[in-house]
Amino acid sequence: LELESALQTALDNEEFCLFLQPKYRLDSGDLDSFEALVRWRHPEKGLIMPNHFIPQMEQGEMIFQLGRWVISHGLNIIRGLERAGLGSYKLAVNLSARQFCDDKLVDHLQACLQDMPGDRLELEITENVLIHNSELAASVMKQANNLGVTVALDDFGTGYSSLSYLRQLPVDVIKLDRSFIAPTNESEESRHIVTSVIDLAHKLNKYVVAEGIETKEHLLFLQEHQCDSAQGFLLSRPIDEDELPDVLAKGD
Ligand code: G
Ligand code: G
Ligand code: MN
Ligand code: NA
Repeated sequence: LELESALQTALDNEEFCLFLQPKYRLDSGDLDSFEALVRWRHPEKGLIMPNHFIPQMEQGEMIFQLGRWVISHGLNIIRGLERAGLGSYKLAVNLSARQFCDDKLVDHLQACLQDMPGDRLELEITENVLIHNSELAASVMKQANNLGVTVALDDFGTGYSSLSYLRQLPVDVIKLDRSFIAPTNESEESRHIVTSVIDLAHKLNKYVVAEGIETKEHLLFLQEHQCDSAQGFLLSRPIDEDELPDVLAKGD
């Protein structure tokens, strides 16, 4: 209960902030997109990670308010970078199954994207979004698509029914879970899974992002197998929004 009221205060006082993790295109090497990762900048305790407050917020209504804040604040950051001449980037936002069914979500997307092309925003959802309420989820996805907003299946391969979702839903991007990337050096099985998913995704006209790139070997392997984009600690850690302009100004 104490945490709950502290979290409501945090929302009202805008104590949340975003860390942005770059995604790089593997053909050109360009940074073209950032994933927004929320943190709570607690006035006394410092930076608190999402696994310490998202589950609590998921119990009630606060998670909806947080989700809408991440979208509007994240897009404001993207606008700020563009105005400062630091580049035009896409923003990817994580939405839980419940957040994706927020009945104010689509109106909020539309409002936030008044002065920006819809395809500057991507929604990262996990496979369990569809277990929750698959008809509603499919309808939200279509409405998002109509605004130009793209949808990525996060942690791809770790849930169940992944393949039927690919067939049924207007998903644009597959994010290959890092548990498949990590063992590619040692395990031929993992290499087969990764290359087959890339191949399948491309045959279905989908874009593939690999997450959890931690070694040069991972990067080379994915480049060699035509993965579209990559993200991971080797390339960049998530960057504090306050430090982002400086990091970009200094260049790669
Ligand atoms: O860096 P990291 O510890 O941020 O993230 C841990 C987990 O929290 C990841 O699974 C990530 O998807 C999730 N997460 C980070 N930011 C958000 C957010 O804004 N909304 C939701 N629903 N999950 C988030
Ligand atoms: O569930 P989701 O894929 O949204 O998770 C994002 C989480 O992954 C964040 O906690 C982020 O800090 C973490 N992350 C990003 N890159 C790497 C990486 O290369 N290795 C590991 N272990 N975690 C990563
Ligand atoms: Mn994600
Ligand atoms: Na993921």
